[in-house]
Amino acid sequence: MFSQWQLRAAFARRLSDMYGREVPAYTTLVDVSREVNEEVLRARGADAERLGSIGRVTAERHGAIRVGTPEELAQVARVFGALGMHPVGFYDLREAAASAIPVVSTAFRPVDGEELARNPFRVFTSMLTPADPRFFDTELRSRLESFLAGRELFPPELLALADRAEAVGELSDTDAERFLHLAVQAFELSPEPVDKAWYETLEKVSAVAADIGGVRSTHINHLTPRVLDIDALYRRMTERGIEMIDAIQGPPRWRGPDVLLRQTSFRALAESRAMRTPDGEVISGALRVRFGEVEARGIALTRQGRARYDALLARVDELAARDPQADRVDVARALWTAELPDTEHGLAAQGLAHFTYHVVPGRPTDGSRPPAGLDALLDQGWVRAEPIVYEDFLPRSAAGIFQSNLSDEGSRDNHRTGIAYDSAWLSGAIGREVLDPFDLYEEQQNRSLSQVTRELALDGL
Ligand code: OOG
Ligand code: NI
Repeated sequence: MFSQWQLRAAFARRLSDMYGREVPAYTTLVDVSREVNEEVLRARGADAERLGSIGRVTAERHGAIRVGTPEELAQVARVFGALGMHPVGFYDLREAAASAIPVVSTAFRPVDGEELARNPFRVFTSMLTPADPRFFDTELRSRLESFLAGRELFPPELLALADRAEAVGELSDTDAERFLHLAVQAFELSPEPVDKAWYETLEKVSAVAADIGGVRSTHINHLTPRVLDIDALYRRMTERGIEMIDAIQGPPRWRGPDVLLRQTSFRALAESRAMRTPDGEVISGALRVRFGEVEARGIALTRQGRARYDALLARVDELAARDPQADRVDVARALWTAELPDTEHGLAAQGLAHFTYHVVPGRPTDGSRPPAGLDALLDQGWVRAEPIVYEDFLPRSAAGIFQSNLSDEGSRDNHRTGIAYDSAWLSGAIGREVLDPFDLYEEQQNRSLSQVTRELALDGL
């Protein structure tokens, strides 16, 4: 039998093997990440594993896929539901960058601590927004919607197996094999010729729109290993002659703890794709869509910590605009150093980051009672704090990563008003609650505090 987490781990592994065959540069990225991780582990010892065991970090991947309609997204949710992955977070990419990115997104991932420790595989999943008049006029919208309505991304057999796995919590070996085969196949690049004129029509709006709505299937867009030193990785990939995007997205490297998420990617490579011309001829063409990304994960911030991060980002934008000669990274680092506590303890004390709290074994046995308050418990060694890893994504960084396959800005008519989408809309569209990541971290932290309260027989914390 295959339990849900075993299905998830097997799916992640097979998807990674498949993507390595399709995009060999991804394999280079995985190799260099492993090299860097081994070096960091040698240099920093146990400290390198503060945000996850080396076993977890080495196996850790996230993928990205893009679909066209709420119905397709609902089907994706069933496939990932089978793997114990739930929709978490709502990301609106439509305004997050100068380029036109007509999508809204969520991420499917395991939510409880034990499941994350077994295998934290997650997939950033974007849905096209044909109804947004800033990108698509009425005529293009209706052509696009009827094109999307006429395609099938996931065969009924796959969906039936997925529903069974989710309902029962496991699949027999034979069913698991069939499910994994069909699931990986659904994300392979299709050899079916691309309708050249249609693809190019959508490309004028956005390369992302063409990648989603210009073909009759979906595919994995990138897979992302986790690395312990993303600056070292960036340098090493560049030395190997691989063209990286301009910058590492997310927080700057600084002297304080790693927080949230830092990401970078190599530019999408030309892949040969069959194309059908308007007169019916099949020619060989090339499209630049798929790329490789890498990420370093840090501590999850609280709502308050995140508001601070967003405000700092805005300040960096402002300062960089005022002084175009300045290096953005230096500006960011200086600001962070001035504005944020640079220790885990400081982040915890100001309520900026999430931790789980644990009673330290072997505490005083002379009968003395524990002091009141979390600070004193920490100071006097009764309790220790372990950082909670950030398991989610960042909209602004995601928009930066989308740029890996955009060579021009596409078109967005900012004189029109867009339509509103939010987390509640997405929940309704897929018939499953889109979870709030902040709530999840807070619950995890609160559970650990209740445990401490019980173990030390305190009145409360
Ligand atoms: C998704 C880009 C966002 C991330 O890690 O932030 C993303 C895409 O290109 O489809 O994957
Ligand atoms: Ni990604």
